Amino acid sequence: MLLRAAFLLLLQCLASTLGQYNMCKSLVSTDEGSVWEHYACQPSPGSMKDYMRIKVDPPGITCGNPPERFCTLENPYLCSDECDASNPDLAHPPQLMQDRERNGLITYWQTVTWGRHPEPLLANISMSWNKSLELTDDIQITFEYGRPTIMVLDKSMDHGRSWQPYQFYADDCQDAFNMQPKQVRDLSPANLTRVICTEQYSGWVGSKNDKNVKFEVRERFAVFAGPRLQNMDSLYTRMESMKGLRDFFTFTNLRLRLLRPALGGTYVQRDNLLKYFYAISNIESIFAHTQCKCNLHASQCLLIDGNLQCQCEHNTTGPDCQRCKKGFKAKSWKAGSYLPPPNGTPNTYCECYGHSNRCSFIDYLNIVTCVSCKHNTRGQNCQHCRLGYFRNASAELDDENVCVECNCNQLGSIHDRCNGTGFCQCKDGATGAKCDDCVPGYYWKQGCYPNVCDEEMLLCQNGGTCYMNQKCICPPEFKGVLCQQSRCEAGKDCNGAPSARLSLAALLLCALIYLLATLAQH
Ligand SMILES: *[C@@H]1O[C@H](CO)[C@@H](O)[C@H](O)[C@H]1NC(C)=O
Ligand SMILES: *[C@@H]1O[C@H](CO)[C@@H](O)[C@H](O)[C@H]1NC(C)=O
Ligand SMILES: *[C@@H]1O[C@H](CO)[C@@H](O)[C@H](O)[C@H]1NC(C)=O
Ligand SMILES: *[C@@H]1O[C@H](CO)[C@@H](O)[C@H](O)[C@H]1NC(C)=O
Ligand SMILES: *[C@@H]1O[C@H](CO)[C@@H](O)[C@H](O)[C@H]1NC(C)=O
Ligand SMILES: *[C@@H]1O[C@H](CO)[C@@H](O)[C@H](O)[C@H]1NC(C)=O
Ligand SMILES: [Ca+2]
Repeated sequence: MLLRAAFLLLLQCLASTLGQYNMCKSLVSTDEGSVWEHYACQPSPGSMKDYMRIKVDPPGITCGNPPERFCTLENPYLCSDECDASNPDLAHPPQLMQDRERNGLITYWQTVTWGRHPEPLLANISMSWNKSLELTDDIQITFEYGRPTIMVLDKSMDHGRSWQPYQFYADDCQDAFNMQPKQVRDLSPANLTRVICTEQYSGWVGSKNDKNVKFEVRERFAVFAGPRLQNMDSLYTRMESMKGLRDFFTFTNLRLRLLRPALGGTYVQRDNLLKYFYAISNIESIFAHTQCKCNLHASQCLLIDGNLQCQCEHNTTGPDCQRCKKGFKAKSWKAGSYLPPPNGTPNTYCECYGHSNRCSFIDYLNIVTCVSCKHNTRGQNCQHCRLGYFRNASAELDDENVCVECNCNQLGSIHDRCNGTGFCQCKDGATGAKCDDCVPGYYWKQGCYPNVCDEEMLLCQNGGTCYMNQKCICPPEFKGVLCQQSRCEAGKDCNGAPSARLSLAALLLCALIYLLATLAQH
């Protein structure tokens, strides 16, 4: 009794932790009146077997047509049990795998016995929901009269078009699948989504308590959330950032491939094949926890015309809320996010504005950040432009061309960065948005330099002409920066080199003229 109460408490507690995201919005009052604040939302988990469509292959595998006797591994010589499809009390049809048992009466689907040994006794059980679902708890399959010694659980994410193994089960993994036996507790955060072969659920123990085969979801969650799943935020954060993690728990179909029944020993007893068969009484997630995949955009998932459908919010639509509603396509569609806790956001918290499709969780900063921002963007959300680029203010942040190259003139600018409107920082004398022009009084020659001569203050003298503000072209008998100096000054040899003294005087004169000119200009 106490155990049952504790069990129910655990169930409730679990429901509240796992069903944390079941609100889509709340009315909050602000200065501008009441507004809706939107959150991530998720329908409450439900029973996975209620809407399951089940199909068994091959068609004749269910026992009772024609009626057949069988015995059990516990009572191998008391073969008085009967399976008869035409008698409701003795029939074992597939729907008994998903019924609600009452009054402690166990009901089960059962196959024909292994009369055709050594041909293998094979059966497939396909389960479909016509809806993407997410596991939030262990799948448990209950076998009566012993668990299979070889079995595979497969899943499909595309309504049965393609399949992949989910977990292998065997009493000898090496022998059956050529795989090393593993347990979920051997998995680390890095290889949590590895498909393993386990020997945990295939042995014959002969005890009634070992009827169950599990696909362990809680134990996988625990790798991130801690042993009692107390740290769900950590798990949710990983769900956002770790590639393939959410997909691992997502499916539209499941399939059990039963490859060899319980043997009750090492060998098949060929003289008593009536004790070998499969019998399944229940397929369920342990605490009835499976949820519709609605991409965190719905708080309800309802059965409509026989199909589960998310009741999409946040202006999304589609069976899994995987599209924007007509007329709401201005922003690209995104799944809702578990982050930030406790309510999440209707769209991805780590918005990368379409410049990256990968986020990563940085443990020591406790943040999620975009990885490898493209289109010359950078920042936690790819919301900034890389150095050397500036934000085009008239483009949306998710525009591929939102960051425009600064294009600063290398010779005219101090560095290749620019301000928010694309203006570069110019060296002395340079100007223009890209620093590819000179201010008045400067000329361009691989950068800006002060004019040597011009038509106003720095006139070339003695008939000299100013060449592109760079130098005076002097008549033969004159020299100097402004042609101010006669080559025949001071009675010296006009054709020879000027004396050092005179040369110095000329230089001083030039400097003086230049100084005066510069002063006059300012
Ligand atoms: C079970 O499904 C697998 C995969 O589609 C198929 O190869 C196999 O033949 C099926 N087995 C039976 C008994 O239908
Ligand atoms: C599956 O569900 C969709 C709606 O979500 C419906 O249109 C379709 O007919 C369903 N398919 C089957 C086989 O029920
Ligand atoms: C997962 O990784 C752990 C540690 O890195 C390793 O010990 C373990 O064998 C791996 N499991 C599988 C199934 O590869
Ligand atoms: C959905 O659209 C309506 C109408 O434009 C708007 O008021 C509301 O905020 C939108 N919801 C979200 C979550 O964007
Ligand atoms: C800025 O974006 C607008 C709108 O996309 C575009 O028309 C314009 O050409 C862009 N400007 C630059 C400098 O790229
Ligand atoms: C960039 O620099 C130019 C020129 O100095 C200035 O006019 C403009 O306002 C600046 N823009 C920003 C965003 O700082
Ligand atoms: Ca049952």
